[in-house]
Amino acid sequence: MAARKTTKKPNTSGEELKKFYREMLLIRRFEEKAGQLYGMGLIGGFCHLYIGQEAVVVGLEAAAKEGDKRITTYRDHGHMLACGMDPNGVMAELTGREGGYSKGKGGSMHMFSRDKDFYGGHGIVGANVPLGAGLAFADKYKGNDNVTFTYFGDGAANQGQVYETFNMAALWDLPVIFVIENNQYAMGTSQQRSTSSPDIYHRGEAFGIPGEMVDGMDVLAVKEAGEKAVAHCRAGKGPYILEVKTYRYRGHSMSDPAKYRTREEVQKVRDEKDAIEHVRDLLLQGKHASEDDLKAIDKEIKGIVNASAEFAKESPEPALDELWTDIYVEA
Ligand SMILES: Cc1ncc(C[n+]2csc(CCOP(=O)(O)OP(=O)(O)O)c2C)c(N)n1
Ligand SMILES: [Mg+2]
Repeated sequence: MAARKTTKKPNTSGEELKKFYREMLLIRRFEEKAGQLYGMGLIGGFCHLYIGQEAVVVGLEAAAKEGDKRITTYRDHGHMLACGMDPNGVMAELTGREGGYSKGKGGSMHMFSRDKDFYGGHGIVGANVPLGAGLAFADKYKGNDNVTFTYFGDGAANQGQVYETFNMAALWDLPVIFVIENNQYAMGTSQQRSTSSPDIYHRGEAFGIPGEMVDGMDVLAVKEAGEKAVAHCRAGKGPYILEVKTYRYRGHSMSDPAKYRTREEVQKVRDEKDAIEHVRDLLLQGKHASEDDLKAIDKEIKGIVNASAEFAKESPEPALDELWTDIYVEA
């Protein structure tokens, strides 16, 4: 099957739009709060915010079912919240506290939830891609119809191990969706400076893997493309590539000098393409919600995020004894 671009808008309902609005707003407000806590010195180490990219995970989670798996990079807080992990546990992990998902010992890039089938959180660029194929292999071996969403960036898409993985995933018809979150930058390097061809979605053609490009600032388009990819994988037809065009508003990490692009470039995307504003407009224009309804949702989300920050500040630091736990599997 040849790679192609998607432009068509899918159908939706007021309820679904409100759900998307709520879920994307939760990620944005959570990340803004994480940025503040970092500035206050309450979060240490690396911290990569997802602000601007919210529609990618929210749209794809809408196409997932119980049992499906997800694995991603270090820019992972949005993925955790979108699959239903508890904001308190995520924020407390960011502040290195006992109440965090890794008991305060993992931090931003190393959280996992077997309960929600979230398999990290990986700091080495490209390294989560073969792991994602491995998760899909396990499901195929067990004979169920689960799929694995394997997320990585435009920069990671230039890594050799991605193509070794494409080969094996295609050879064994693994139910894996390779989601390339193309936010147009890899640290301070723009895609134009690093990548020979601007379109990444057709890079699976040599392996017979179909690919599609999606507008990642349009949550409805992402969901529709996700449903198609999921149907392909569940039907046993093997892997699928989705290149989701998106944009990060903040720096690569909290320590980014931001010299590689102009403020105007960022502002233009915020003004013209913002995914949350888009859904807000659809809700208001379609009379699915009033300004007051949206204010109530904003307030509810602010409450959840503030509560997570309080929890993260109040939860104690891990005890010294914890240095010796979770090193080997305790049978
Ligand atoms: C193997 C490896 N090389 C380099 C790095 C340093 N590094 C961290 S993130 C990054 C850029 C990745 O960009 P992209 O894949 O586009 O993801 P994004 O950060 O845009 O989400 C680099 C080079 C790393 N973590 N691992
Ligand atoms: Mg990138």
